[in-house]
Amino acid sequence: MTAFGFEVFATDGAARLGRVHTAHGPMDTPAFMPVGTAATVKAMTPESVASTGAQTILGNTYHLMLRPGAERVGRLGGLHEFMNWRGPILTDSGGFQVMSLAKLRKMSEEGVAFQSHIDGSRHLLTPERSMEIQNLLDADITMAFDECTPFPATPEQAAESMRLSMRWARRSRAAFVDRPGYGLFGIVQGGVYPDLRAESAEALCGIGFDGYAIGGLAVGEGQELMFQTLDVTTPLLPADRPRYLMGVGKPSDIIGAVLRGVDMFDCVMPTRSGRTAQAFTRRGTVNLRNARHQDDPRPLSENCACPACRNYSRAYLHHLIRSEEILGPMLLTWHNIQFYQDVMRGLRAAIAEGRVRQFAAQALADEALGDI
Ligand code: PRF
Ligand code: ZN
Repeated sequence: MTAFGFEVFATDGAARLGRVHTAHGPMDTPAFMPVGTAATVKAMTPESVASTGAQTILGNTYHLMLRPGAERVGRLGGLHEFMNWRGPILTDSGGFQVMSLAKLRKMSEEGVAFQSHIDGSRHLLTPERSMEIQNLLDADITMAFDECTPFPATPEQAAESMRLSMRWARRSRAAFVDRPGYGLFGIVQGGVYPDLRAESAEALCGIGFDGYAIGGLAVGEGQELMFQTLDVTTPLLPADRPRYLMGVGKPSDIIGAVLRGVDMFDCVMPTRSGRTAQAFTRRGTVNLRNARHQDDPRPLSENCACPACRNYSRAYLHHLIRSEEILGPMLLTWHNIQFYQDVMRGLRAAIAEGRVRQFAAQALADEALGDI
């Protein structure tokens, strides 16, 4: 059994080329992890997700504890077996989803009491229960239980929220069952306040985690403040552990964060956009619902290896979307995940060759041209 670990092969400025080792195999970094909230990357089979080069997917404690239930997934052999995903799985710890989805939430030192958005049933999520659920799911990477501080927050609110997350991080570490190949990540909070981010990073490093996530960003602060916050946070995290920016983002967010030393990302953007006819390309986003595509025999993207681009025209994709055919969201999701994986592959190659800043500048220039 391989031990959980992280290797750095090359650096280019603050950007790192590396590999995370887990019980279910490796993840090359910088990595983008498609979101598989409810034990499925929506509109994709696991085989098609893997074919894009994605190595790790994300699952959600909140959704899976409510349906089908963590104990049931555990009895059925864990999430890998249940959904037939053979690579690594990272699970989010639940607090963030409780705050955005559940009804009648009540936060306390103990945890969060809430009612299910599905059937109104009552639940309590604590750091200890979150660790137990993620263990039942058999997550290769477990996330500490935290509170995502809303934006905007006063320094006092952000400090109080961050310190609660740090107490929960300590309880998460104590409750996590260490197994070879399995890792626990702490989550830095502190809003957009550099001194609070520093206090949070120091607290987490003192506890000791297998990786460090940066939470509480991409919550409305905007790209510039997010980058400023990364600039003061990533240098405080151990160089020999992976860094994960939670819930980010647009391709330009990811590229900017990689330049600032982030290794891992997840976001619903490629999958959710795919279901609403938005496709990502090097020339920015394209809405396939738009009538300008109805007679266009060209592929969505000339240099994409996905089936949507290899086998079909923009006119056909447009037709599927307008007809509300289920194949439309399937093909666009596939393309978007392929696009994100191609960006990550491009970043890894650029870091290896010491040209990541040129890669970033070119990506921004291409995007500014727009679709033609
Ligand atoms: N905490 C957790 N999950 C998250 C976030 C966070 O702060 C975010 C913030 N962008 C996304 N997902 N646990
Ligand atoms: Zn494609």
